[in-house]
Amino acid sequence: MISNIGGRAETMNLALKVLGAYLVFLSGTTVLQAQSVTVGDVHIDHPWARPLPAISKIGAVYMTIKNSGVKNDRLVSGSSPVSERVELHTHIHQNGMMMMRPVEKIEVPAGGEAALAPGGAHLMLIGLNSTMTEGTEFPLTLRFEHAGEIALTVKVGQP
Ligand SMILES: [Cu+2]
Repeated sequence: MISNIGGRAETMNLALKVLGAYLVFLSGTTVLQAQSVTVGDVHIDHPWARPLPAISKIGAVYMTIKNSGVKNDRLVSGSSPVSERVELHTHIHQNGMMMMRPVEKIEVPAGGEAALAPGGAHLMLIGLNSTMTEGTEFPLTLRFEHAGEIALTVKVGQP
């Protein structure tokens, strides 16, 4: 009985150690890496947002997402403290007009990349509660199907 409890305590201890290492890993990758972030096979270059006047309630974020792995990955969601929610958008041409449309995921092919750029796929900040002032930065967390969560710092200003 006693050895049983000891074994369980040891398991707990190991679990805490793993959690600790994970947190150190997380903080190491999230702290103000404004220009690029790599987590596993996914590498994110140059996340930036368009500067906007204070009255704007929506904003757009762009970046290049590279996948050096052998498995296709998908960006499935995002969140940021600067907006109520983050949507994944694409641009489509309809009746001669450019329109934005929410999508459920953005493909990041194995050995390839997804370019989130003006006129194409982008992240939409809906319900902005912060002004997109040129030169400032804000945090954004992305969630990928395989790479998991990636936290980045987005710079406001043209790339
Ligand atoms: Cu949009």
